[in-house]
Amino acid sequence: MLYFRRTLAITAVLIVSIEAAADLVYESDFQSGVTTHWSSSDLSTDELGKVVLGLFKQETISLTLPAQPTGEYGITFDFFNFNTWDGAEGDSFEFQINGTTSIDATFDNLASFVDLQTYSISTPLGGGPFPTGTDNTGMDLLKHTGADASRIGNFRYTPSFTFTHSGGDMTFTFVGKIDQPSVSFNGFPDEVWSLDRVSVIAIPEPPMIPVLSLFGLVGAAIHWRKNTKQRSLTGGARAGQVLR
Ligand SMILES: [Ca+2]
Ligand SMILES: [Ca+2]
Repeated sequence: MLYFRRTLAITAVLIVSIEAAADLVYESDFQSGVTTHWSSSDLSTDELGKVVLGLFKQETISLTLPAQPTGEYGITFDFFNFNTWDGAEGDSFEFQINGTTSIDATFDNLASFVDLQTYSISTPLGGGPFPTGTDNTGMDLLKHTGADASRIGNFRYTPSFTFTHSGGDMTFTFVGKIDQPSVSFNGFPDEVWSLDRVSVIAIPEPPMIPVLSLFGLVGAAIHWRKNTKQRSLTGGARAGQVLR
């Protein structure tokens, strides 16, 4: 049993070590004002000093990370939409990884108009329809006010994906597809969006060590069961007695 516990402990340490070894490839919260690798340098600052990339309307922007090696990667980011996105009108956001679409769904901000959205965490390519703001990770976190001094509502979403990269430049594309780009509401652009906290990591190779450890665990279990059985067969143990 001691051998089994030790193997479990070693396996836990190895798995934690491997997770900790995931390489950070790119990270930015734009607070420093740096927009290297982005196709746009448009930044905005809210009333509390929070800096985000955007605000964008009907625009396509991209992040290109040059010469990335072949392997498994992960990306997560914050997507904010503001004011009056209308899911029923088809106001949508698209996200591509190396040209492959990972998100393409409608989003909605105004529950009062009963406009439903097709985005949810489990249906990034559209499903539902779902209630306004489904699977958002924060409401009105960015503080903007319109020209008429009213507070501009916004939702934050924080999608994340893993993907295989075949080597070379790695490109992420973000597309706002709204139908009222020239409209104002509350003295603020009616349907705009922004990005924040973008993070790309390289995931270590499918690890041999945990696989080997798994074999080790199985071996440990067999070893423990054998020992237990042997001790039982030799009459060393009685009901209620703890084998050590
Ligand atoms: Ca609208
Ligand atoms: Ca609209």
